[in-house]
Amino acid sequence: MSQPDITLYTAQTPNGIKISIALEELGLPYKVQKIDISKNTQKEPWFLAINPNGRIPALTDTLNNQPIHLFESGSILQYLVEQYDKDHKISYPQGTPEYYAVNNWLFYQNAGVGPMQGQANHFSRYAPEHIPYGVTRYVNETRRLYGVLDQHLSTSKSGWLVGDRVTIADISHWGWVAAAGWAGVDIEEYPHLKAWEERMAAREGVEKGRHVPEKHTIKDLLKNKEEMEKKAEEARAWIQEGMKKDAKV
Ligand SMILES: N[C@@H](CCC(=O)N[C@@H](CS)C(=O)NCC(=O)O)C(=O)O
Repeated sequence: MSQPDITLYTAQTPNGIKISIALEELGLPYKVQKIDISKNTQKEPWFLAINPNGRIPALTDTLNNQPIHLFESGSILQYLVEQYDKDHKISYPQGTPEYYAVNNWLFYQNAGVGPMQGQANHFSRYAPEHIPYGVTRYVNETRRLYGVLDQHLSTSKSGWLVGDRVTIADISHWGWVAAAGWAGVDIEEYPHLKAWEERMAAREGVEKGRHVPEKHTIKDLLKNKEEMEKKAEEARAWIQEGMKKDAKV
């Protein structure tokens, strides 16, 4: 196992905290570089050299004496466990049924929950006009995906998504489920998922990792309607600005 030389480029978002939570669960040393996505730092040339997609999270490391650049949270999580989780604290050995089951749920989050809930957030909070079809489509699709998770967790003996331990599949979902209310999804509809979210939140690694690069405030924010409106308005302004820039490319 090579010595970690990890820098995490991140912001306080559900995708960003996946990586800091995994790093904390693994007990790995890492440097943090905060990326101010409201200022479009993620679109600057130096950052695009690390992640051509111009989004956080990204991670750099030294692998076999060569610099390596990782982007896409799922790819970063797989890299971390393959390189540094030799004891399988948050993963399973390659080739086992559990290894493939983790992949199932990891891809489910990255291709399903993340994108759908992201669009639910967009249409519910950031769109310049209220488009009922967009809101309904993405909120309901997120609710459907939450229902699948809830049903699956109802059959889990350990309370985790795969086997007897917390894995990168759980870690990948947590920040999104903790922020369900921001997308207009009521977690109370999903008792098994709600209990899982609380079980995750009680872990030391989750508690440490969620406050990177700054305090994780979404759970408090969701209790304050006025603050939520204020936050949404601020975000709406820079998101719309960023979209205008992207459309010109
Ligand atoms: N599929 C990507 C999604 C990354 C993503 O959407 N990141 C957001 C923050 S959660 C971002 O960087 N947004 C800034 C932008 O779109 O310019 C992943 O899982 O890493």
